[in-house]
Amino acid sequence: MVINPRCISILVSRRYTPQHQQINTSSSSSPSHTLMALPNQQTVDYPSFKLVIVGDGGTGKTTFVKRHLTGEFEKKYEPTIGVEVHPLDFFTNCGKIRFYCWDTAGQEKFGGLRDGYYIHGQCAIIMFDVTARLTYKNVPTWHRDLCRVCENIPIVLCGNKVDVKNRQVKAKQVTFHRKKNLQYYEISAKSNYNFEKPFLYLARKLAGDPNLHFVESPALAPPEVQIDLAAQQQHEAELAQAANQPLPDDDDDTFE
Ligand SMILES: Nc1nc2c(ncn2[C@@H]2O[C@H](COP(=O)(O)OP(=O)(O)O)[C@@H](O)[C@H]2O)c(=O)[nH]1
Ligand SMILES: [Mg+2]
Repeated sequence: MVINPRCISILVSRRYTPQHQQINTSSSSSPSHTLMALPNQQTVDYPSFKLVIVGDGGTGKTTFVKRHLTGEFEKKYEPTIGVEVHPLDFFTNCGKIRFYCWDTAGQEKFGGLRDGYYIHGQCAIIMFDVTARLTYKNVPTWHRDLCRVCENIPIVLCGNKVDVKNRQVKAKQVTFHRKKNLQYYEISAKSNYNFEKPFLYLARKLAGDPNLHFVESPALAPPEVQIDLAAQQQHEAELAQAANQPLPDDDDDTFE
């Protein structure tokens, strides 16, 4: 395997001081919710990043993050913030990378999330459910809330549940990412379809290396449903085709 020395240096230079140490030295009054990893979470000597996952309740955020088995095994619940933090490790040609994936305990069902959820977020996933229109309609609100606290972080928009035949949001109707310069992936948490794509995109952005790649697959929970690959390839083709079309001429982010 050829290792690109540049990308190693990027990942190493972005290595983060364990957050509990940073808190101790910078401000002892910092509330614990500003920690990237929770106080009771093991920190590691390879690059790690706080990843916030947002989107309406029921879109599959928790299902998605639990597919990664070691992350699920090592997750930590923090009752004062009401989050579960899953440490998800991936193996790249530049070494290991860890995403501390923050997942709510369901607070999003009652409105927006507190700033403490977003603070120190270094990358994000916004999820909607392709079988529920309203969840796509609400994407701009999640994006706005996120960007208010986390300026200029890499963000992936994920349309989940593409295994469901009768989807309500068609691939070509998804245009929000183009307006805001986000990456979009169609995923199916239950079938593991495209599970690694969002993480690979974020890892490349965080390392500043578009050629970074995964050299090993993480252990995932076995698929619970099968996806119709031929139908999905058709959806992906429509998505690619839609990317060449002009954006719909609406001046807001509504979706009918
Ligand atoms: N068909 C299908 N159902 C899913 C998928 N992902 C999640 N679900 C279901 O959607 C519901 C909500 O999932 P959950 O992970 O709790 O959503 P959250 O509220 O965003 O964390 C559950 O019944 C899941 O089984 C998927 O990829 N396909
Ligand atoms: Mg959840």
